[in-house]
Amino acid sequence: MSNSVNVANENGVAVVIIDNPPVNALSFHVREPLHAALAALRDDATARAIVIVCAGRTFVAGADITEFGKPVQQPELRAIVALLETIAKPTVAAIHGTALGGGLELALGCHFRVADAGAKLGLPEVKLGLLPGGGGTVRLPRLVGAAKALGMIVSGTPISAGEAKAAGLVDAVFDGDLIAQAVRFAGEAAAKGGSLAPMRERNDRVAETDLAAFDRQAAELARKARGLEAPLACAEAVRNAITLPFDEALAAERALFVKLVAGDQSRAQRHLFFAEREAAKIQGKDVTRRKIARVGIIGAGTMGGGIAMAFANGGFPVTLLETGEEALQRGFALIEKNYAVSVGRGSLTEEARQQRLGLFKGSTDYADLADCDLVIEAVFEDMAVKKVVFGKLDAVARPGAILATNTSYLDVDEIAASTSRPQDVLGMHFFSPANVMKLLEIVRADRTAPDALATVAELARRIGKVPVVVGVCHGFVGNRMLSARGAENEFLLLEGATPGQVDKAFTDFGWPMGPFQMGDLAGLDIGWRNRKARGLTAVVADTLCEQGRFGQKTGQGWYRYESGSREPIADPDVEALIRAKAAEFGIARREIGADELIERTLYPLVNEGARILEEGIAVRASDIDVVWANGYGFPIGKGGPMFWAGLEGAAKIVERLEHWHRLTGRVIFEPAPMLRRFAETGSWEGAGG
Ligand code: 3H9
Repeated sequence: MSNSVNVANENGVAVVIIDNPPVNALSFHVREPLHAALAALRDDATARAIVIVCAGRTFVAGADITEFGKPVQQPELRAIVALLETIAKPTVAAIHGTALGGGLELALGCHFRVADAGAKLGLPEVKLGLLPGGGGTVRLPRLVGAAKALGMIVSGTPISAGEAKAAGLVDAVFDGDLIAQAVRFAGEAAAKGGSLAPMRERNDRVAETDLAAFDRQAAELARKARGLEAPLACAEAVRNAITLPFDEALAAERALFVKLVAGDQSRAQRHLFFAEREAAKIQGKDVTRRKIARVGIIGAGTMGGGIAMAFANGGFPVTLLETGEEALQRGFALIEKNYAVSVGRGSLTEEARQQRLGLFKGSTDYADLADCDLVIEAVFEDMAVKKVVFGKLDAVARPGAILATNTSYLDVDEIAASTSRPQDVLGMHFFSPANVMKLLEIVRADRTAPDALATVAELARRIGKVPVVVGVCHGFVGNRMLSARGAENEFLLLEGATPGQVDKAFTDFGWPMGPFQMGDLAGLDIGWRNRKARGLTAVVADTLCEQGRFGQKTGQGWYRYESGSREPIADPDVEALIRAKAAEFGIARREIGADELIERTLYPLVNEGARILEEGIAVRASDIDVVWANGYGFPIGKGGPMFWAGLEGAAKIVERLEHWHRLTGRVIFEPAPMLRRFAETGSWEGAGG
């Protein structure tokens, strides 16, 4: 047949094998021979049933995302599924690995689906700013019911084979030789005979939908969509599947897909999909990775405990080190509490909890780190303290062990230089809570060995993190840009804005929360301590801290909080303080519009990103986007700050930065040469070191 699609005959059952590494995406060169093979088999009397399987590590993981935005080449997936539905003999999709997006839609065109016990099935298109465009929104509800389908399609989260069986999505789950069992299953179905109803005739599940309950569920999901179009389109399409005739619902799904795929949000989310994978690729692909079997964590505070959990969740044995028994027990108590919450919530089984807790070993003796292959220091953010820790570590760690610091700001070169083995030292900057947040900034110090870097990047993906390699500078990529984003905050308040207005401009933009809400959540004392250490001041924020207003944890910060609530309430005392400070400095307050709020916060964010690129602290503009989308809540529908700069118009950004620079003289507004170049060429290419 072709390299991508082959057909074998097993005892009168045709086995169609899709072979398109790495993930069997439905590229044009698969669709064409697949359509031809199915058309031939439909009329082939020697085949009494058809099984569709995939070679390699997974069933079809979806449409080929690289083809989006290009002219569509026929046959489309929809045509293949439509063809499948005209076949009168049993058709069976045999699923291993993942059946995702177009892959699951292909399977939905079959009469039956059987799955390997370890398989996962889902429609993750929403994560690419899309909805399933191959009939998934219309066919899935017919198998699993509208409520379940809506949940799966709007979340994009795949379900296990077991859950799929319980929901009616798959007909059988097999252990062992999937193809042999699928062939037997198909043969038996053929032997049974009788008519096989295609999905378009299976209306029972949708007919029983409680439409009012469905609409309530959809409204709740829409509330959480935060400006993203795709989740709303997904809900609309599933509703169509219930309320419209089959073909009309399919046509409506198609129209929604065509609109989304051409839109900026999907472009942005597809950019992030590839950017994340690109960021994980680091130079020195060919270097041999070091073996990491046991991980040591120094410091069992919130950060150290979270990092330890991240590794235990990934199946790694962890040695947790503290200065004393009491601190160690406190650390373990926190870890146990976190796991108990997960069990209570139903996101972790009791068995998995036991298993993970069994991976921990506690110690107060550095000598116990001698068998660790990677040790991560997560102690107090102070250079002198870190150097003492690395000195002790250097004395006990085995040769070749990777020694990492979780510092958020400090100079990793200086830390590395305090050891006898700087080639083994790097930064692993986790984000809090470290067991939840996906981003990991891997800090490459001057003398970090390429194999140490490559090992950690690969390891990061194994524990479900999104790694980005960054260079050494104060705050690395994320926190350095965060400082630039917040540099105008106090000025904006003094000149006339309120914390609520600034935060609203941010949430309207699509951020989960604004900078003042975020400050209250993180604790205002952290920034205060940092400022004091660096001899800096912030007139309003410092005064709040002097008043003991540290944010949510003290019930007061930029906002007030009712006891036990996280809902920010505007506080007249804070507004009075701002007015008083403005008067003290002789600043006349005025109305500040949302546009200005964005210009003075997000344009400097982009500008600092350009400088970071220029200095080679980040290697690619898209790495910066990955940092901001995964670590700081930059709206994914805008693709990260550097992608958004293109959407917003770099020339406009430069022009407005110049304006603010002229007016204030402040350096954060001085357009970076790299940004000017981007404005001229439309490309960030040629950046970095
Ligand atoms: C869709 O189906 C739309 C339809 O409803 C309608 C159509 C009309 N296309 O992630 P990995 C590449 S939308 C092209 O590192 P893993 C990926 O870039 C699609 N390329 O592996 C990488 O390339 P490289 C719905 C793809 O084992 C390589 O494969 N489906 C695609 O960690 C390995 O990927 C999805 O959204 C693709 N669809 O994870 C699923 N998928 O090596 C998207 C992957 O050059 N895919 N690549 O960097 C995934 O979630 C993961 O790749 C998967 C494997 C879980 C499958």
